[in-house]
Amino acid sequence: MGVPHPLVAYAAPYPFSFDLATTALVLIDMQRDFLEPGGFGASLGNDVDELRRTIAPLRAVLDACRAAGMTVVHTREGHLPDLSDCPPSKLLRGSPSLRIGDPGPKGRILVRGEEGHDIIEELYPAAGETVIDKPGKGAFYATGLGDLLAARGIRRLVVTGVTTEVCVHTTVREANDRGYECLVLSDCVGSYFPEFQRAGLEMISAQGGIFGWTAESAAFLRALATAATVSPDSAETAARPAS
Ligand code: TIU
Repeated sequence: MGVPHPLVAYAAPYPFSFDLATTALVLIDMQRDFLEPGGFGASLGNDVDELRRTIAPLRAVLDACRAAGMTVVHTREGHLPDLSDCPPSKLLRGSPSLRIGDPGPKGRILVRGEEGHDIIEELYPAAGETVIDKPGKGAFYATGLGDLLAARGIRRLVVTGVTTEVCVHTTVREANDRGYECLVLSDCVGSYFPEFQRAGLEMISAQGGIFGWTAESAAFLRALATAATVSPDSAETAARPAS
C-alpha cells in the first residue's frame, strides 16, 4: 500500500496538507479546573464560558478523528501530590491563597488524581487513547510525548484545547522546534481573554506561518471527510522528527 493522497484543510496562511496515519489530534488540558463553573479557573474570576464554547466543536472533531482511526492524545497539566515536580518559580506564582497544591473547589489545585485535574466528561479519553500528564505548560517538556509520536511516525499535530496563549501556544512552539507541523483549530482553542485569543491565533499563522497554521474546525472536518482509510505504510515510510 502506498502513501495516501494528502488531505488539505483550508487554513491560514495557506492550505495545510496532512494524512491520517502521520497526523495526531492533540487536546490540551481540557480539565475540570480550567473549564467548569466552580473550578479553579472560575474561582480566580475568569469567565469559563470563554473556554466552554470550545467543547461542542472539539467534540465533533474528536468524534471524527476517532472514526477516522487517527492517533488521539489528551494532556493534563498537574503535579505529583508531593509537588516534587513543581518548580518553586511556578509554585510561588500568583495569589498566596490560590497556590498549586492548596485545597480548591474541586480538590487540591493542579494535583494529579484530584477531581479538578481530570478531563471534562464531554471529552473524556476513550480506552486506548493516550493521556499525557505534564508538569509544565508545554506538552513535550518532561513527558513522553516526543517518544510516543516518534514511535507512531507522527509528523503533524492538529492542536486544540486551553488556553490559547498559555498551554496551546507553548506546546505549538515546542512542537515547531522539534520539527512537527501544527494546525491549530481556532474554534477549538480558548482563552479567558478575548484579546489574547485573537492575538494568540494571529501569532501562529503570521510571517508565513511562523509557528504553524490556523483553521476553523469546519475546514478540517471537510478535509477529513474526504479520507477513506488509514494507510499504515505511510507511517512507516515517514521521516521522523527528533523527539
Ligand atoms: N493549560 C493552561 O493553559 N494552563 C494555564 O495555567 N493557563 C492559563 O491561562 N492560566
